[in-house]
Amino acid sequence: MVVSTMPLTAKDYKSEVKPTWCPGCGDFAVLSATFKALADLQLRPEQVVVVSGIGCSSRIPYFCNTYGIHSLHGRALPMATGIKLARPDLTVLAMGGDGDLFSIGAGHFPHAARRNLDILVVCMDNQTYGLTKAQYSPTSFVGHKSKSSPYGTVEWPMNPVLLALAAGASWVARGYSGRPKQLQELIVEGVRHRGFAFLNVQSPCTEFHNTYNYYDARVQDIPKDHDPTDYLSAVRLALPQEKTLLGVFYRSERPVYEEQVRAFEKVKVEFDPDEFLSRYG
Ligand SMILES: Cc1ncc(C[n+]2csc(CCOP(=O)(O)OP(=O)(O)O)c2C)c(N)n1
Ligand code: SF4
Repeated sequence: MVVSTMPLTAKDYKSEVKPTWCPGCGDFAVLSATFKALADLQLRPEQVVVVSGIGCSSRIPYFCNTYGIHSLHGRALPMATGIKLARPDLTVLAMGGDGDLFSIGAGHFPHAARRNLDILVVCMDNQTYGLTKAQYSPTSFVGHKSKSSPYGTVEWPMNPVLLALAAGASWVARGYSGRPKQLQELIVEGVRHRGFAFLNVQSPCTEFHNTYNYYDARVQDIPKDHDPTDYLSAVRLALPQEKTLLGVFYRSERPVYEEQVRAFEKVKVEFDPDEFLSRYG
């Protein structure tokens, strides 16, 4: 990794690997917004780790001039947990698709959220499995026709924003690849948030499930009078709506996991068995 000089610009986070995504894939907007957000934050590339599982979207670490791990399918969050516990000083971005985070990786998501690990999780939600050529995913809408649901899926879709709120994420937002500036601002805010930040990005798959027209006609900012510290109001806004609401649903403060775990370590280090025995033995 080339260590850059300050001030950093978006291109300092760009690796030499050219993205392998299809033309127009929504993930390009997420990548570019991530570079710009990191530049806004002036984080040095060597302070950042991008962790992913498997999928088209999960190829993102290759394209970033940061540290990165392209791990196992569904295992971005256990990896991110280990990294953050070992190196709490690093900024950890766990990034991947709706299949990776909410099918095979679904068991890890609520636990990372409730622990309030200080990481940002970005889901590039294209409502399909792009890499394996378009099977339906946990966020596909009812009736979605695909190779694995030729008559249309009958399964009720998962709502990642609502799930994150229920699981205890302390910052929850939704963005859209068609709104790159807002995406950049949301990534900045998500990284700055101290605790488990979750950003669901509607990121169309132009090859198999092109939803740009659908979302262009449907996205709308969260009403300005919404108070993101009001949990019940956040939950109400996260329920299925006629519009797809964009922005920050929820923000709260509580102790982060890695600090609490380190506090136990301190207790252990300070524990003197001889003193203990002389007192209570
Ligand atoms: C253990 C395991 N099971 C299944 C697969 C096949 N597989 C690879 S990627 C993927 C789903 C990817 O979907 P998503 O996370 O939504 O990413 P996208 O490609 O849409 O960006 C699956 C099922 C695998 N690689 N490993
Ligand atoms: S298949 Fe879909 S998700 Fe994968 S790179 Fe192509 S457009 Fe993007």
